[in-house]
Amino acid sequence: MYPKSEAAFAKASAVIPGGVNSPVRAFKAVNAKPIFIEKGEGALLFDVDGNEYVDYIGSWGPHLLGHAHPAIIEAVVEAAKRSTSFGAPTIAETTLAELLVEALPSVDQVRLVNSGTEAAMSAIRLARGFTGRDLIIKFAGCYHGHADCMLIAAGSGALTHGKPSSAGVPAGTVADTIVLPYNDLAAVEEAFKLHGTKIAGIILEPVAGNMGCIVPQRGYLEGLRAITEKHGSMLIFDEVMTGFRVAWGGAQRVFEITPDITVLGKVIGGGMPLAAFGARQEIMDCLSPVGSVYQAGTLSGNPVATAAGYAALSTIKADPKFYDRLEVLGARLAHGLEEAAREVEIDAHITRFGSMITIFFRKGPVLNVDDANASDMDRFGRFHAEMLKRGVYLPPAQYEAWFISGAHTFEMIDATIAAAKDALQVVKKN
Ligand code: KE4
Repeated sequence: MYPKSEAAFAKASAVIPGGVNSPVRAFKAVNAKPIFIEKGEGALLFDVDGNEYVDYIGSWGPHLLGHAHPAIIEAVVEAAKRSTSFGAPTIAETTLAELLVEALPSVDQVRLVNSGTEAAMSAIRLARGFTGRDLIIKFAGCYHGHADCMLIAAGSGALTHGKPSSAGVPAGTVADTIVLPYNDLAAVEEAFKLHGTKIAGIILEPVAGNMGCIVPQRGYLEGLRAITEKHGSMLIFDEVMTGFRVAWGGAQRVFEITPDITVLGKVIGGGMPLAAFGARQEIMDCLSPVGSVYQAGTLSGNPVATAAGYAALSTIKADPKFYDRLEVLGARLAHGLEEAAREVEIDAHITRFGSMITIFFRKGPVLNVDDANASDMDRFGRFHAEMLKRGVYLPPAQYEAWFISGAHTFEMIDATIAAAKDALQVVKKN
């Protein structure tokens, strides 16, 4: 099935650790070898062995319009012809910033950077600089990139300081990060009772997508907003995944919550390295060169990436039915998967928020990372392999969300459901 991918993987592994430039791509979580991709077109991927797949990764979220969208490609080519970088301000950066500010009522200004990691890391420094406090609360199962202070495993007790989740991260670097369970307001209240005056902020995915798709329980986000307001702490919405995917204006518009700082990425770069963070004026005034919180980047606001992002967002904005279509496709797929699991009589729980979907091989509900951990990972790995054989390219890890794009069609969704029913029959047996 994949001889050229296997050869490519062996070659890559000689010069790149694990043969990949980001660990999750290695397919280790599904006990397989990665597929090497030749090209993408709309919702389709083609691997180096000529196999065709319906793509539910979309480059881990950026391709909300699908691969190689003409508007994005044209914008990238035209920008690149004028040079790929200047290290100087361009009008295109202002135009993109204006679009982001217009879409996000909680944001007066944005700073463009190169990755979600950089945006989240900078947002945390900004929260600490604005409040003059050190402690940051994050939630087990939420991922905010690989900055040292975010690479922390949940502490044994809800309030004990966690330990680094990666080698190379000194304990001191995570000493000011508290890890709490997602969807548990009581744990947050307890943390503020103990540390309230020292907490710079809470950072979270308003809809989680890195422990599989997990939706905030009713009142959870409102509770976080109230408690941070009461204690003068920042509420930081990491909308790298949800921003412009779940709605124009992100989860903060859907839930009508106003965070203090917003982190963006993926969709806003149209598949190029571009992310951002933003906040109201008084907070952004703390950022260098205006204020004393330092943050910088050689390729920040890169003209090619900026052109791609602006092309993507303006294409989405120009289609008033775009998100309605995503919602219909997402509901159709989730319902079809639930039906298939019921007919096959296999324990599976489907979670969905808009075009973000996850199948957990366990009974529901799945409300936090412990619930996700209790699902049958081995069965997920076998399901992934069976779907790949049937031309469906799913994220190679239980903790990832499937992404539907505007390029997916009803026929592709229905073919995916049919493939899933066959694959569930197979994985049920062994
Ligand atoms: P990047 O540094 O990978 O651009 O963004 C980090 C990040 C921050 N916040 C959220 C909510 C994110 O989902 C991410 C990155 N997401 C993963 C996939 N779940 C990226 C895939 C990878 O690591 O290769």
